[in-house]
Amino acid sequence: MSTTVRPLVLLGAGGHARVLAALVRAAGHPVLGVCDPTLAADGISRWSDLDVLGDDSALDRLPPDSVALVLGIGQLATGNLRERLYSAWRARGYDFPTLVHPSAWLAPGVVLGDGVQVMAGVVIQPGCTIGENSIINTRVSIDHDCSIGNNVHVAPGSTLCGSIVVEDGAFIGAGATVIQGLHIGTRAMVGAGVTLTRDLGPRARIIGAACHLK
Ligand code: JB3
Repeated sequence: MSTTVRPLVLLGAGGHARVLAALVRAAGHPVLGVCDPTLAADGISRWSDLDVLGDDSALDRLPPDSVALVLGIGQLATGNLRERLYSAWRARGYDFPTLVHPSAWLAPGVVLGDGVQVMAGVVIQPGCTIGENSIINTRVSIDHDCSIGNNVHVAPGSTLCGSIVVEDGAFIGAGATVIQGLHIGTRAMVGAGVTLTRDLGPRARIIGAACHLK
C-alpha cells in the first residue's frame, strides 16, 4: 500500500473526480491541481476549487518524485480507460496512493493495494483484500474474508457478504447484493440492484429487472 506526502494531481474532472476532490479535502491531503483535456481545451483555469494544470502533458514538468496521482476517471460496466491510464502512468513511475475517506471503517488488517479508492461511509470487515486501482464506492459494505481483485468497481450502496472472491476488472452495480461464498469471474458484471445467489463466470453479465416510469 502506497502512502505519500507528495502533493496530489487529480486526473479527470467528471463525476468520479468530484467525489475524489471532496475525499482528499476531507482527508487533508495537499492537492496541486487537476489535469483534464476538456477543461484545458476550453481554457478553464479553476475547477472544484482546484487549479487546472492543463491536459496530461502538464505532467511533463511534474516528475514522479514531485507529485503523486489520483485517478479521477471511474470504471463503468464497459470501457477500460481507467485501467489503461493507471497502467500507463505507473509505467512512467508515478505513484497512485491509496485513498480512504475519513468516514469509512476498515477492520484492522484489511489490505488495500496501490491506487485503491475507498469512499465515504464504506465498511470493510476483517480478512479482506482489495486489489490495485479498485474503487469501493460510497456506502459499500464488504463483509469478512472477501478477496477483491485489481481494477474492480464496487458501485455505491452494494453489499458483499462474507468470503466472496471478485476477480480482476469485475463490476458490481449500485445496490447489488452478493450472498456469501460466491465467485465472480474476471470482467463479469452484476447489474444494479441484483441479488446474486450463484457464481458468475468470466465476462458473464447478470442484469436485474428495471422499472421505467414516465
Ligand atoms: O457511479 C458513480 C458513483 N459514479 C460514476 C463514475 C464511477 O463513472 C459517475 O456517475 C460517472 O458515470 C463516471 O464518472 P467519470 O468517470 O468521472 O466520467 P465523466 O463524468 O464522464 O468524466 C470523465 C472525465 O475524464 C472528463 O472530465 C474527461 O475530460 C476526463 N478524461 C477523459 N480522458 C481524461 C482523459 N482526463 C485525463 N486527465 N486524461 C485522459 O486521458
